[in-house]
Amino acid sequence: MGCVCSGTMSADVLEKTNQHPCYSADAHHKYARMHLPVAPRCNIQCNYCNRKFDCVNESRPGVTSEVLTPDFARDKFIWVKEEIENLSVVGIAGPGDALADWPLTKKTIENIKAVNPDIIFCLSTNGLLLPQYAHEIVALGIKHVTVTVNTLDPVIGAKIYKFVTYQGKRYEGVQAAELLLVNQLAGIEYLVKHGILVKINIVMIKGINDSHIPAVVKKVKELGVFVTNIMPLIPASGSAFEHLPQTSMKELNALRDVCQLDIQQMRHCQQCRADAIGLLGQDRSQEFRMCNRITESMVPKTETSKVYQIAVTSKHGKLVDQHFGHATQLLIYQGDGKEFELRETRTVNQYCAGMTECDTGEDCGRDKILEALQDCNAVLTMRIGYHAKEQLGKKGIYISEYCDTVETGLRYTATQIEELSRRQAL
Ligand code: CLF
Ligand code: SF4
Repeated sequence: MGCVCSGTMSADVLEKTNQHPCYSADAHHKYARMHLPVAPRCNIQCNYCNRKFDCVNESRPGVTSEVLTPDFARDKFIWVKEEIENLSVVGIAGPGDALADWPLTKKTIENIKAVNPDIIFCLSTNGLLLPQYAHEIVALGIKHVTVTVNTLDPVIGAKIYKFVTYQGKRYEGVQAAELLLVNQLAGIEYLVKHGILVKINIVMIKGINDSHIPAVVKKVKELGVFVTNIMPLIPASGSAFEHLPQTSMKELNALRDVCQLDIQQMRHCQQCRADAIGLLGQDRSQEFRMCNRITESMVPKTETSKVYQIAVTSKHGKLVDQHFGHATQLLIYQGDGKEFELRETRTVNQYCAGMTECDTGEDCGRDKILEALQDCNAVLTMRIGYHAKEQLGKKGIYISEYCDTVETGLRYTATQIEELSRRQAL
């Protein structure tokens, strides 16, 4: 896939596409993209996905070192744009699904458009909510959307998706896969008809969907998609597919060659993190974590005599490196926003039964840990499940998901609380 030919594309979309490092192979050495991790939730569970691991050295979809509010996302964009001149694309690729948290995704795009109307926006989604939000995507002026479509066969889909949650109801098996597929196809058709360049990502899972992928490619070609991107399965630790074999590049390229006869193939995908920044393949996300961006004006003012009491989950007390559900103790820090002191260690029962069971909303004993947090303003943790987050939110406890030292994490959390209070007061 070289420089993109015009076809029926408008001059504006053609220009944008030629500067999009994923849509144009020629652009990927010249232009950088940044992902803003503002959408933590997901409405389906793919058996290859595990968003509960977070490591600065791990690079794959679903991994991020921080989850940002739309306002922090704008601040981060301004910072990165100052430093990376050839930044052409802002993408929202989770760490969950961009549409499962649509109000956050939309607000982020609006915030950035207000400071830079020319940047190219890009979304990545499983497609479940496309029928609901495709018209808003079009209205926002987004021209590049990626939908992951792994199969057209609900029987195969039942092996790939553990469940789908839609309009408050949970579906499993063939019914779940069928519902997802119907919404994906309807959404793709709508987007294409409205001038959006749709890219289809397909995860090649040996023995599950590999022989069926050419049929998927033919179908999406019929719908008018722009390019397909067949990606190898990454058997993520803690996912249901962790023991499946890794697809080799030889097998992957052979399949791409077959599919190339139907539609152009993306061959330079890097299976990026949800907070990736920079040229594809040269990730600079660790340089641009918002915790490194605390400026004097952002540091809480001590004259307010505000005292922050923050519970931290940490394996050895130095790094924020533990999932909330895995903690057996909480480190309780107190401080004024600049300096913090460890006041207490509270023992709690670990409630998380397993890596794929955290987001279920079922009663799994987390109530006890929530009780231990009654007197805290915030929790500073590497990652936390959606339902625990929701319960803490109801108690007015702020959640800071973060991956670095406890010291910088505490200051970062105080800054975020301060910023939140400031905005709420407006
Ligand atoms: Fe991001 Fe995806 Fe947009 Fe690119 S990534 S939302 S289309 S700006 Fe690109 Fe990364 Fe591959 Fe995605 S290399 S994982 S295809
Ligand atoms: Fe993970 Fe994305 Fe699948 Fe959601 S759609 S479970 S975030 S891979």
